[in-house]
Amino acid sequence: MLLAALYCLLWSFQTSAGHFPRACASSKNLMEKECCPPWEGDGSPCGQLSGRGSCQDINLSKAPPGPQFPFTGVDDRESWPSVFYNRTCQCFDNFMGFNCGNCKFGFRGPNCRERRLLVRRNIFDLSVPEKNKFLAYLTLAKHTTSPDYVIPTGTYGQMNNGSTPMFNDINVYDLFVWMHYYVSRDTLLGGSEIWKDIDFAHEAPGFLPWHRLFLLLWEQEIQKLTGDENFTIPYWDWRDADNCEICTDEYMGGRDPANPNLLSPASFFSSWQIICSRLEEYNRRQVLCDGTSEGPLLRNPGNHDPARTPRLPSSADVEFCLSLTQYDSGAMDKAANFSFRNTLEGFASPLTGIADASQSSMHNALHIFMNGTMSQVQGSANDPIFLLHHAFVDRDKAIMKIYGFQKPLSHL
Ligand SMILES: *[C@@H]1O[C@H](CO)[C@@H](O)[C@H](O)[C@H]1NC(C)=O
Ligand SMILES: *[C@@H]1O[C@H](CO)[C@@H](O)[C@H](O)[C@H]1NC(C)=O
Ligand SMILES: *[C@@H]1O[C@H](CO)[C@@H](O)[C@H](O)[C@H]1NC(C)=O
Ligand SMILES: *[C@@H]1O[C@H](CO)[C@@H](O)[C@H](O)[C@H]1NC(C)=O
Ligand SMILES: *[C@@H]1O[C@H](CO)[C@@H](O)[C@H](O)[C@H]1NC(C)=O
Ligand SMILES: *[C@@H]1O[C@H](CO)[C@@H](O)[C@H](O)[C@H]1NC(C)=O
Ligand SMILES: [Cu+2]
Repeated sequence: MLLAALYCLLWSFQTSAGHFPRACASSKNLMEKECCPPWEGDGSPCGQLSGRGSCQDINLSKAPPGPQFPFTGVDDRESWPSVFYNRTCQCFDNFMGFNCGNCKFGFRGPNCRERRLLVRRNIFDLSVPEKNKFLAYLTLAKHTTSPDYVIPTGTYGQMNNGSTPMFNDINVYDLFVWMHYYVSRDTLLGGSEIWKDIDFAHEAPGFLPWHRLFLLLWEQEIQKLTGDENFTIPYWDWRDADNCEICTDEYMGGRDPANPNLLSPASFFSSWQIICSRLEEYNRRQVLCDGTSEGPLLRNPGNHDPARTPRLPSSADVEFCLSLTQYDSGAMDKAANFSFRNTLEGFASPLTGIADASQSSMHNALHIFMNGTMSQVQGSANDPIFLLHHAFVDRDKAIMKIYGFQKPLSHL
């Protein structure tokens, strides 16, 4: 039905929120605000000698401040990434990445000229060896330190404006957990002050493009880690489900018979440790999540508040979302009515399109239903179900049918 084909996504972007290349984490880079590492292929910055790209000033258009964030100059994520870097690699042709070492999504080959079409599949259509390969990739990612990226453990101010860098190693899986935390975390205003009404990836038009880019980058990192250039994230088609069908030990983990909030000891993920789940503690201490282990994955599917989320989304709900012709509307936040984005995200009724703060439907319904790590925005990507869930939210027809997605989302 919904065709999950990943077309060549012809966006151009320097770097995405939350990516800190290891090669740019020195005080020299931070003081000079330059992140133009050499490409291994020829040793020149941005692969310049091979015509892959060049080091250039970032020119940002000044966005007017919205009512949700009545400040300027208090959050490192404003005018991203210019607080940290104002010169980065601008890649030519189909090259991409912090040193122009990758191909844009949808291309391969030494010059990134060959088109390629990768298809995301229903996890229940994978053969047992294919499914086990996916689980093995997750395990490998969780146990392999990212060679290319590090995470900052302090704000730019806490790093004394770059003169004392604070960065930690992180494994490939947790790098993405951290990115999802970082984009949605609160603003530390200094002292004991916190600004909570901020999120760069949810409750606004950026929800779908941000998560699409997240999944594409996740796939790319797994492809590099495993050498499996054809890897794609499988999805869970949760339409009309009445329980968590993937919550079995063969798939994403069954329930621990001794504790309904934990995963069964026989599952692949019961030994996983989560990170970035303690927002209130970070706020109290005015620190960032530094990737320290914070205990096991929590999940108790179906134990949620049924008044908030009476059921998982139905096929009719999905069809209703697809019938909405405005990508976003009005205030373009979680109060938006008749907004495709707000309804799909789950802040508006999938029966009427009217915003309803008392309900969590569609995308949000799955997070609430899992009743654990998945249910708090900042830590939700710790649970690998996050990937299968968002791969389904991202199924192309949902966006392409109406919006002819080739370029438009990059402008949101
Ligand atoms: C980039 O940052 C450096 C270091 O703060 C500064 O000297 C330079 O003027 C900035 N360049 C632009 C284009 O803003
Ligand atoms: C930014 O603007 C300068 C001056 O107009 C230009 O030379 C440079 O190529 C621009 N950089 C990018 C990444 O477009
Ligand atoms: C960092 O830069 C800001 C803005 O330029 C300045 O107000 C502050 O004093 C600087 N902090 C340090 C530790 O250099
Ligand atoms: C990926 O798929 C392409 C096209 O089907 C195939 O030619 C190639 O051998 C595959 N690569 C791997 C590593 O399996
Ligand atoms: C789990 O559901 C209960 C209500 O059944 C709720 O009180 C609790 O906050 C939920 N836990 C999480 C982590 O969402
Ligand atoms: C959405 O519709 C409801 C019900 O008609 C209305 O009360 C609310 O003000 C509308 N929201 C916006 C942002 O227009
Ligand atoms: Cu999210």
